[in-house]
Amino acid sequence: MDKPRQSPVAVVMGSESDLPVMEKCVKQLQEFGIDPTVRILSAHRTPQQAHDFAANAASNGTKVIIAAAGMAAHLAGAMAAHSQLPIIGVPMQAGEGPCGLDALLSTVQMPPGMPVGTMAIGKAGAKNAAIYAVQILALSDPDLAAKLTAFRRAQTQSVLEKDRQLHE
Ligand code: RP5
Repeated sequence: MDKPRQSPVAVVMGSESDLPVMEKCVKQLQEFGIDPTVRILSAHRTPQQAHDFAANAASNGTKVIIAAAGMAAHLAGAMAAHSQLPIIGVPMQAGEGPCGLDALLSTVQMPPGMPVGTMAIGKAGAKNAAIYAVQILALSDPDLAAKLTAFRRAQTQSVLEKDRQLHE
């Protein structure tokens, strides 16, 4: 029997403590009709499992990996090291540290040749990671492209409506 294929989008995070923020990402993907594979995997605490996940992701049907971590945030980079799939990094604000700047720099400052597409810190980055993944998939999925167009249109209408209400 064929093994079940994973969702085209995987959302991995370094700790359960990242989940409240990364739920924004999962919810945004679901609004586009994508039910992502969600895993807690750590570059430091579960290095073997993180490696195995990244190394097998493409053959399991994953097309984009979103990786979120805080502090010395090496999860997205570790995914990139073991997979040729596009990796989207989301820096988390964690602990008593410098407001997520530690994770931002750890995620974005990849060496030449090993890119991680890095989003903003926290909830904004979590939401944008989902949209960015959808944009990648929409290149070869006209239905998803149409959903993106509708999403953009609704977003524009929402802002215009708030502007209109200001002047009532
Ligand atoms: C990182 O360390 C995780 O991604 C999390 O953001 C941070 C703190 O983890 P916990 O101590 O809350 O598990 O690896």
